[in-house]
Amino acid sequence: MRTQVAIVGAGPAGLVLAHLLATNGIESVVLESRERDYVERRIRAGVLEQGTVDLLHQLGLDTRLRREGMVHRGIELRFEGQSHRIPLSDLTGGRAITVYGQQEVVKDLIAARLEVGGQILFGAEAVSIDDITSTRPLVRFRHEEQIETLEADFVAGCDGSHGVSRSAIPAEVLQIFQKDYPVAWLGVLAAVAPSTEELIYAYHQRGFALHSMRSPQLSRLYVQCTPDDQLDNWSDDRIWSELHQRFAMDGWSLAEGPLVDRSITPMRSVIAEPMQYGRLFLAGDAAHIVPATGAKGLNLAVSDVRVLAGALADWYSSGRTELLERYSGTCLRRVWRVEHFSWWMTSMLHRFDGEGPFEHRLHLSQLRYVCGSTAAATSLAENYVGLEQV
Ligand code: FAS
Ligand code: PHB
Repeated sequence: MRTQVAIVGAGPAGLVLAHLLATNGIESVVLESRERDYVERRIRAGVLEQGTVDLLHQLGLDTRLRREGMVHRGIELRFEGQSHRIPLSDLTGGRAITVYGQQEVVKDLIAARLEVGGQILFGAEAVSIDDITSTRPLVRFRHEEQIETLEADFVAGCDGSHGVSRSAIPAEVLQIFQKDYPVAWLGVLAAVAPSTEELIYAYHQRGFALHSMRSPQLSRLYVQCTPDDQLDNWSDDRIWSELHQRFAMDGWSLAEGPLVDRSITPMRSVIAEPMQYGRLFLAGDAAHIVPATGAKGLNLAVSDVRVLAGALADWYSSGRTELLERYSGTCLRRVWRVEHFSWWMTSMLHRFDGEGPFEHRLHLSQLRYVCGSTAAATSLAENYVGLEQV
């Protein structure tokens, strides 16, 4: 097989890239190791930044998003039994977030791609990416028990945190920056109407909790646990008990419902520098991981491929290489800004082992300041809805 851009991975990064390239008349083939129904059922992110929503609109891929997505103009920080609203849109000239499950985005992007004859090969696991310093890089992949090859001008490594593309960059070239936070999130989907209009981030001495949602009938809830925690340690009763205690506020109650999905996700920051080598370009989780507290993972993936698509379009239309050469540096400015914001949100809202009364008072002081100062709240708001310029 042969194409102009070989894309490894059909997550948000790979799929948005395929659409962006197509709008520039650039051909691609997406190789996805899993089957279609698996990637379309995988529960992950839930919050789209303004920039992501705007891009999907520009690409004409937002029909269902506009119908089913929930636009939110504020979030709540809850601590000491009180809720404090951060008016995101008031503080950012009208920018907002949209709550719309990542699996819905993936469904929409796959359907739209296939509808126009876009090439997505499911069950095609890339096993190696070779000759990336040549002008004809090669992806070897396993498909229907056969090893096949896909030749291309460029390879986009969009295969997430467990893919093969990052390891195609020589170890002596690659620098990995990693921080493992001593916390994880137990995430559940509950078949019950959300007990809140807007997301609630709760700081509590028992630990962090987050009330999000996926639809008017489906709540998405997270409770801080330990990185080595197991789902078996968490009965439904224990999950609801912890959520009730951590969200407790006079005059407010949390509705319970059947838990239809549950998983534990460790909180960590990982950044690979550079995000490119030869004709291989990394994008999304293949290049960086952020703790989910800032609701950034998916959005950062989209901002990477926006830069990559622009650089590839420039190369194909004019042969100019400058934007391609600057790809990694351009993306890493936003990556580190988002890493810092996600670290800041995680540090402010979680209780860490070994913390005592002193640290508790520091947490409270910071939360009161963020909720009480327009300047501090604006800083949170502009990072949360997504910075236009970094
Ligand atoms: P993805 O991981 O989404 O996509 C990579 C794709 O590549 C996958 O479909 C995979 O099957 C495929 N692939 C892997 N290896 C391959 C190979 N060798 N060959 C071919 N294909 C291969 N972010 C948030 O903002 N909020 C959240 O609440 C949140 N929760 C998360 C929960 C979990 C369990 C995980 C793992 C991540 C979560 N994230 C969350 C982050 C997540 O949303 C990512 O940031 C987002 O999926 C990034 O998109 P991609 O870079 O496209 O990577
Ligand atoms: C989600 O809805 O899954 C979600 C929302 C906000 C976050 C993380 C996850 O910070």
